[in-house]
Amino acid sequence: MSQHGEAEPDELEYQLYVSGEKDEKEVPVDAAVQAFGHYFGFAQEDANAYASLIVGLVNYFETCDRQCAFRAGQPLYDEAARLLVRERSGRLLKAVVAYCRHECAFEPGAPLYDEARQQIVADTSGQLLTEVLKRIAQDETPALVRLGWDTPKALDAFRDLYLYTEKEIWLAAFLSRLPDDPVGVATLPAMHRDAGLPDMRSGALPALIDTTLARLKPTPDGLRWRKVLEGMQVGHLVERGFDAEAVRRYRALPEAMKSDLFKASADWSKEAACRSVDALESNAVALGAALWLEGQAEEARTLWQGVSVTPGFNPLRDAITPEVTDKALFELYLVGDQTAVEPHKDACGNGVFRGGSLEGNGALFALARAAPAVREVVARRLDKAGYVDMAVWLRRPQAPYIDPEAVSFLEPLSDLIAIAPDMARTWKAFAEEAKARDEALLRASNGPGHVKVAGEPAQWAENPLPEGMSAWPEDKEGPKPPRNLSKWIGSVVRYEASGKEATVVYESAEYDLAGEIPAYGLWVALKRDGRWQTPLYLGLQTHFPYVVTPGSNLPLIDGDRLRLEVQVREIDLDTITFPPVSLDYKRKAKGLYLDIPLESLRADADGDGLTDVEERRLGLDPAQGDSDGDGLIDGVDPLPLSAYSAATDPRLSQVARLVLEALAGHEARAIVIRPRPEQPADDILAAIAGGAAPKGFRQTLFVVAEKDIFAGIAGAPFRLIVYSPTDLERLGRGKAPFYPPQIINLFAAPDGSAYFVNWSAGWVGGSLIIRCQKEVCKGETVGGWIT
Ligand SMILES: [Ca+2]
Ligand SMILES: [Ca+2]
Ligand SMILES: [Ca+2]
Repeated sequence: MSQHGEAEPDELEYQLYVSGEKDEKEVPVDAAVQAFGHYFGFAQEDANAYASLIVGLVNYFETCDRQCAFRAGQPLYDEAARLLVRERSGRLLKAVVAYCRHECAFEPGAPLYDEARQQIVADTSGQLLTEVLKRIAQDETPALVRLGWDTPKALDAFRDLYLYTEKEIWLAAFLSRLPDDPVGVATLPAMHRDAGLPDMRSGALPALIDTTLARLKPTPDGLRWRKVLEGMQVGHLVERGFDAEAVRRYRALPEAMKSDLFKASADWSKEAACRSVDALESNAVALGAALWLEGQAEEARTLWQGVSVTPGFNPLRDAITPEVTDKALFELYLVGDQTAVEPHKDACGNGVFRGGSLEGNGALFALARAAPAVREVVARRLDKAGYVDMAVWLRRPQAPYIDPEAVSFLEPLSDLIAIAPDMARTWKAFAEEAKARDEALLRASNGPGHVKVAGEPAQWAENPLPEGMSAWPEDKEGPKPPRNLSKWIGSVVRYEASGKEATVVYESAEYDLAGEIPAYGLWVALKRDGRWQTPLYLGLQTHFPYVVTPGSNLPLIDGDRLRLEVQVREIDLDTITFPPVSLDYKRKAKGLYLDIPLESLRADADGDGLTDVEERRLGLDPAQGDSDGDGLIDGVDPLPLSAYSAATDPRLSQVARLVLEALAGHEARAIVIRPRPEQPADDILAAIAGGAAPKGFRQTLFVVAEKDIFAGIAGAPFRLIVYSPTDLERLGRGKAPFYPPQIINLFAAPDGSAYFVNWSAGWVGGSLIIRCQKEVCKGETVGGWIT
């Protein structure tokens, strides 16, 4: 059977498969091939050749995995090309591409491609092109567009492919053929209706639409097209925040077109109209907001009149003409509209999504997906009422930015873009502007930076084991440590003892919160004269890139040097899929050891009680005793990155404590993985699947927060490191996983009487409302989630 889904009796693969079995018994091969040939009327010789080609393809593509080399010169490929010249019904072609899919080597000049093209051009029904493209459409290969480019039924095939894949390249291919093809004229509104608006992120598709618009003729059909295409462009502009340009284009349209630019065409069925109503109405709402911001209130209202009205609190309506008191906004925006308990249904019977997301049920969170103009109108109302945090949050870009680089995906259409190079340039400039604007806004909202020293992870010499010494075997256990080690010591990965001396290398989450990746920090503890010394941090995380072997032929300690046998097992985070089903290593090697002077681990240049290695990892200043300048040196400062200030609003400090309580209460569950060093290093998928974090004493907590709310906290029974998102970038931890709990949002009421907090710690998170009466604040959990 073909690999792409539905089997059809007319497919070679299907017939071959059913011929091989009769009454649940296997049919002898000769008889099966004969039945197969008979079904299609093939000569015996041809039937044999086609059948063995198909079997060959099945076997080859089942086993070649990532090393397929299906191209001219490879025997199977050459055989396929040879047979295709004999079997020109298109059946064999479909069978071949169903197997080669990503590996068809479909470039002009390649035998398979050239023969496919001939068969496709000869096919008057146009079905063959669609069938072939569907079987290999997944890659958006430019060659595929070229394959259909000047065939008679290209327009139909491109339309079908767009409806089938909803990928913009096929819409672009379709548009590029459209103005020259009268049959296609009736098609775009239906495509628009059935597949909705494409994403248009690259700016290349808008350029193509402009090109198409310029070539449209003022026929009745041409005008229908124009309305749809103009609507797509204006909608796209306003959704991406190019309000002035959207307004300019809209106002330049003929009146007749303006009034129903965002309405379903009259000839659409009710179902089809209902499917599109959301997207069209959100375009109308957004353009109205853009007009309103430009002072065109009248025109804005005209647009809004056509939009369905939902009952209950509507932030945009209230922003235009306030309907509730300023004080009521806190509850409505953050907690939700308690009066609207019944789910609302629109005229189409669709449940109206009233709000909410993981972050909360309030109107604010539902606005995250609104166009920038809508968010701006609402942000102005919030600013005026004193809700500054919420206004800032709303103005932050919520959608991923346009990627100007993605223009290359339209490479096969470059001929067409070349018809209007100015348009292509204009849209690329739009995309670049959007990207720069979004990045600046994101940077601005990432909070102040406290980390001043880029945390280069410590690096030591990586050497091959001495000549003649063999690497520690994969499945061999190492010496077992005694049961009761010091409370400081976490999950032991290597133990070596003689007499009163012992050395243990262990993993700990103290500074390395690795989430579900088994990548905890590596530490070493030494017992000398029967006493454990303070453990030393290596500044390394397991699997980034080293894994410590459980034993070694190389002694662990040589004088004052640590000589740690390791394997390189660097996890490629990009290849991990969750729940963990597979991963790849970036680099693998064994028979290595790290040569680390213990002196370098003990070094404390500024004498503040924290080693240089620790300070670099934490983002503290190894050359300055008091990193945050509040008078307490780093080694004893409970918040070494948050300068203490006695002038802090005491209510804010209570908020900080309540938030920490919520975070710390869940932190144990956030760190869910126990690395299992007793297993072969390769068997880490199982380790990712579950277990507890390494045991051992922990005294450092981390939290990420945009805002400094911890300045009033003078003492804590642990060390608390508060990073802003800006700090996380400065830390330079690279790709090694580090997932501290986060305060995602913190919104304050203008008078400081109430706070709304979203937090997340690994796979759990929640929302908290804190209300203060006079000086006393109390927290209430209003939502939680576990993924
Ligand atoms: Ca220090
Ligand atoms: Ca320091
Ligand atoms: Ca300090």
